[in-house]
Amino acid sequence: MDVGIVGKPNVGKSTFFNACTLGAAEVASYPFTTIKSNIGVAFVTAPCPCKEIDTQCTPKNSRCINGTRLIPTRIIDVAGLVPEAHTGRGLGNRFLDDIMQAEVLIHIIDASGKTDEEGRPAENHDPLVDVQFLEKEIDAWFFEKLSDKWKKLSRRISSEHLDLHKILAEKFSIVTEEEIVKALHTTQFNPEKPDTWTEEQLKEFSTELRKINKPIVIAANKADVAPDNNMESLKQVGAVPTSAEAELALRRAQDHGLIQYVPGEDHFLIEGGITAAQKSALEKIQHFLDKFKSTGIQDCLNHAVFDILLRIVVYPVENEHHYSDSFGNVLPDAYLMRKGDTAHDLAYKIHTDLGKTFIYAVNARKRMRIKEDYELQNGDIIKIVAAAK
Ligand SMILES: Nc1nc2c(ncn2[C@@H]2O[C@H](COP(=O)(O)OP(=O)(O)OP(=O)(O)O)[C@@H](O)[C@H]2O)c(=O)[nH]1
Ligand SMILES: [Mg+2]
Repeated sequence: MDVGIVGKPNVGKSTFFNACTLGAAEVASYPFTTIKSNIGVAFVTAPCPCKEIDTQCTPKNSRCINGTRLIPTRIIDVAGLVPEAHTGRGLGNRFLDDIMQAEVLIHIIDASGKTDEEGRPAENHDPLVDVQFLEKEIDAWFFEKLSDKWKKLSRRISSEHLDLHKILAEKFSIVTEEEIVKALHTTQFNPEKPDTWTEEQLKEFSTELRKINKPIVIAANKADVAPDNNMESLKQVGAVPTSAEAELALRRAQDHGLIQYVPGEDHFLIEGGITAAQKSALEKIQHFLDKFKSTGIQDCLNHAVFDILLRIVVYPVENEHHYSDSFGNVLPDAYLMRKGDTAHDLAYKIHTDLGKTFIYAVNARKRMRIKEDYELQNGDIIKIVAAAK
């Protein structure tokens, strides 16, 4: 599962990406610093069961800081998109292709209003304009992909009575049949006679498909220097206030042993040994945290993965009494599963063989046997029992 970071140039995408990954994507104040997309590992956070069951965990596929489990997810930093990118403007289509592998997009907006629609220095630019431009751009790109050879294809579907969702999913590999069925359901266009759809209807259909296939979370970035009225209007469209720069500073300070900080929290502990300049910078950040309750970066990631993509966290174990694997690691793994997934799905996710030889599972917290169709709940600790091979 990938999270794509998108937006016009100079809004703070690489800063956001670096803050999440502590990676080395370049950061600079001129457009197109990033000329190829960067892929890194970011973390979503959830309360680790180690606190509740009062044990010391030894994570393997994830991390735990003071009872907060950090679960890895892939994140892509994409170069800035400018209006008309779908026609090849700016760095163009290549980047639209790049973000297509993402399951959810975080659209970074410069809430300060100090960059124009192409990322150049400006005054009082309305950030709401940027919200719309990106959606339009991706919608146009979807429309282009769909409308390519549409006439011939739609005639064939109508005359040969073919399944529109099957044919379209084959043609447009990033969308699934299920997503197409959903978009057909919302638009109520006749799937048997697509050759009768007007261009407007095809546009409406591709927009609907985009919303399902590429949901967007909006980050009102540079909240630390943004005027209140911009923040207000962005909040109205559901944006999460963020300061990527503050998060990056905190992660770096943490990396250098200057502070103790758990991503997503509204405070940090100074470990000592800091200079007067560092102290003053940290004070400014604390002031921001007091006002906004967090830097917003973790909220964005968690919102995208848990609320939009409907993922849950499940902890598979081999020993349900010690919550451990066979080597004694306690709560070693945290898996992101889909809401609605079953115990059997978890077995398959751990290993295909485990899925095939599945007999039953155990809800380790309740010490209860569960069947293959048991629907996993967020935070479950599960042991899979399989037939010996
Ligand atoms: N005040 C403030 N400045 C920020 C914040 N995030 C990023 N910046 C600054 O904005 C400028 C652009 O940041 P980048 O992360 O390089 O932006 P980008 O969107 O990746 O830019 P391109 O790669 O050119 O598209 C840099 O000077 C950052 O320091 C923030 O939260 N607050
Ligand atoms: Mg960049």
